[in-house]
Amino acid sequence: MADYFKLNSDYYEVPGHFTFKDVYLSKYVRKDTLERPELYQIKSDDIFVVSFPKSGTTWVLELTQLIINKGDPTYSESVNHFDRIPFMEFEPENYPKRNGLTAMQNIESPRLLKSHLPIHVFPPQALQMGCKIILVARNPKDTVASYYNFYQALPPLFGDYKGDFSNYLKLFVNGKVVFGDWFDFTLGWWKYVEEKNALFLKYEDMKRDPRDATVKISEYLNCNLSDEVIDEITERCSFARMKTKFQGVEERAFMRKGAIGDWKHYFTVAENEAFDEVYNEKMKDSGLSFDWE
Ligand code: PPS
Repeated sequence: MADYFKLNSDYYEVPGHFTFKDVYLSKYVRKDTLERPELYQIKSDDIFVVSFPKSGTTWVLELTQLIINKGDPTYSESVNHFDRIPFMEFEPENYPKRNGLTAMQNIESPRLLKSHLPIHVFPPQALQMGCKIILVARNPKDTVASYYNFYQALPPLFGDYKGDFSNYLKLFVNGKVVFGDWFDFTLGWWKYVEEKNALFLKYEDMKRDPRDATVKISEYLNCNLSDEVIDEITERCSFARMKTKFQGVEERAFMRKGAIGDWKHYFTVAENEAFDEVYNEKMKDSGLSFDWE
């Protein structure tokens, strides 16, 4: 069944994209920075939200920022999300304002940082220093459906992808989407989470009980907040509220549907069966499971 997702010779590769230590990356990530992780100048009180793209990162970042600020929304409401939360490895040449490496040197500690790097290319000193790491994961079927829409919402980032979903699913299963293989990413970080003091959040759990996610993040960061503040933060980060905040291009790219099970509108029955087979094989010894609807 693995053959089901075999890439044809005409598979889509974006000019400038490259593979670094088995991770397929976009030209907006710089190999020379990844090779010299000391450049990130990590501090021990840095807080990372780490995820495979389209897993609920933005949601968790917004919750975390409000939690760090004890529920005070002034900063979150007055500064654009992308200007206040550096995306560490994102270094677009044509958009210096959003250069993560520079931006992270210009914000106050404790710094809240976003990363999509798999663990084996993540700056090792952050792990050694015991930085707080919040992992966000989402079932891969919804992740790929969301990522497919993201490729279309931001064509310049992805070389104007014009393929259909079936082709995109093949790229995803073969680790040829930006940030590489979902299975490697998830299993790599999951092993770390099991052994170390990191927080692991699942998108589907957050959807079912968003308040519980706020509580878990606050506890993990040792922020003692009243029930009232917890409620307020949770509400401020509801999908409806965040969608309004991200109006425009960013809304389509980052706040699309916000649902569990949207993958059913994209996968054919055959694709679903083949994907399940790949999934069951790769995840079988992990002890990790996801909800699909
Ligand atoms: S990115 O580009 O990797 O940072 O994207 P990311 O933020 O990880 O994922 C985007 C998806 O998360 C959904 N989302 C939410 N769902 C529920 N509640 C809230 N508050 C919320 N905020 C973002 C967003 O809609 C994307 O999923 P899809 O399925 O595309 O709607």
